[in-house]
Amino acid sequence: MPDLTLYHIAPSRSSIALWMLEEVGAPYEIKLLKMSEGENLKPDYLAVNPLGKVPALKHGDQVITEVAAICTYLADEFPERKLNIPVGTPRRGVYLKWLFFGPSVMEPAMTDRAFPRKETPRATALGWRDFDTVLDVLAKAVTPGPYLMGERFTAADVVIGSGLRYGMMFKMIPERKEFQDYVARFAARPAAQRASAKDQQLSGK
Ligand SMILES: N[C@@H](CCC(=O)N[C@@H](CS)C(=O)NCC(=O)O)C(=O)O
Repeated sequence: MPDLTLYHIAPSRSSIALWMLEEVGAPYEIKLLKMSEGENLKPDYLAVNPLGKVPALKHGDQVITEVAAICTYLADEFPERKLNIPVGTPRRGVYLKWLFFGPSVMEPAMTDRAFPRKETPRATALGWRDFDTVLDVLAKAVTPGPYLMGERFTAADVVIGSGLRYGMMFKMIPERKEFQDYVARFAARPAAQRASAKDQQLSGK
C-alpha cells in the first residue's frame, strides 16, 4: 500500500497536488471527498485538516496541508525527479520566492479583483500589490521561459502555473499571450495530462 495519500476534491486546488504527485511518479492513493455532500467538513476529515480544506497529503504518519507546502515538500522528498532547486544552490532563493508568491501574492490579488471589498485597505497594510501589478510581474517572470526557473521545470511551475491556468479558465485572469504560451508549455507534459485525465474521471466529467 502506498504511504502517500492525497485527500482530494475533483477538480479543485487539490488537483494541483495531484499533478505534482504525477510529476513525482511515486505510488499514491486518493481519498476522494465530495464537497457537495459536505464530506470535507465531517469529523473524519476534520481530524486530518481542521480547516476542512483540500488538499491534504499524508506521508506515513505526517499530514501536510497547504498546496504550495505539499509541492515544495514532494519536490524535496523526491530529489531524483529534479523538480526542486536544492539547498546550497544559489537560485534556490528565487525558486522559493515563486512558491510563496502563489498563495501569498497571486491568489490574494486574484481574490481582490474577483470579490471587491467595500473598503479598500491601505496598500501598505497588505502583503501583496494590486492585481495589474502582480500580473505584470508574473508575465515578465514567465517570459521568455520556458519556465520560471529558466530551462528547469520545478514545483514552482506547478504552483504558479496552476494558478494562472485555473485563473484563465474561470475568467479571473485575462488571457495574456505570455500566460497562454506558458500554460501551453506545461499542459503538454505527460504528468499534467495524466492528472487532468484522472480528475475528469474522478469528477465524472
Ligand atoms: N490555503 C489552502 C486553500 C485550499 C482551498 O481553498 N481548498 C478548497 C478547494 S479549491 C476547499 O477545500 N474548499 C472546501 C470548503 O471551503 O469547504 C491551500 O492553498 O491549500
